[in-house]
Amino acid sequence: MALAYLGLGANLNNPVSQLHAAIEQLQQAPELSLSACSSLYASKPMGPQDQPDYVNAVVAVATELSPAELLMLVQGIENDAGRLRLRHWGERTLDIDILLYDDISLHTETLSIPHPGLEQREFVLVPLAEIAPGLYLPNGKEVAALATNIARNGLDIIAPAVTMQD
Ligand code: ROI
Repeated sequence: MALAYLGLGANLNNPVSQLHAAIEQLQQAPELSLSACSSLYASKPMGPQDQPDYVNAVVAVATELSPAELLMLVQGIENDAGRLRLRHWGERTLDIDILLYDDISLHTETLSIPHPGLEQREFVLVPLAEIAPGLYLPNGKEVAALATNIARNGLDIIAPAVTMQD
């Protein structure tokens, strides 16, 4: 069984409900077991500033799926959300990124793990450190230290973690 961390982000069409719906779909997926879920955070857009603030969260999932299979599953959830992407680094209804998958490093045309933006994004590091304070990246860096040292750029908890079902 692998443990993977997924980053969720949305800034269109009621982003909080987008994230709730995505987390619910992850909870329902028979191929996954949701093992942790961060608070929901409001974040300033990385990219063009003339777009709405984002809502971000990070979840942990245990799965037997390969990284490529997990990517297909999360892309299916993005598409179900009626995924809209209006421009490069612009507003979107729902993004689900595979941040980490066990301690593997993998780089293909369609998938890079760890997610290449991970260490530069406060809206990924802070929620990740919330649910996995003792975690180290494959390059040996400690997530909690990265999260403490990055500029928060207005990052703010807006809603508690979604209640976990057992
Ligand atoms: N900015 C924030 N704050 N949160 C995101 O999830 C996010 N996702 C993106 C880009 C456009 C890079 N900016 C973002 O894809």
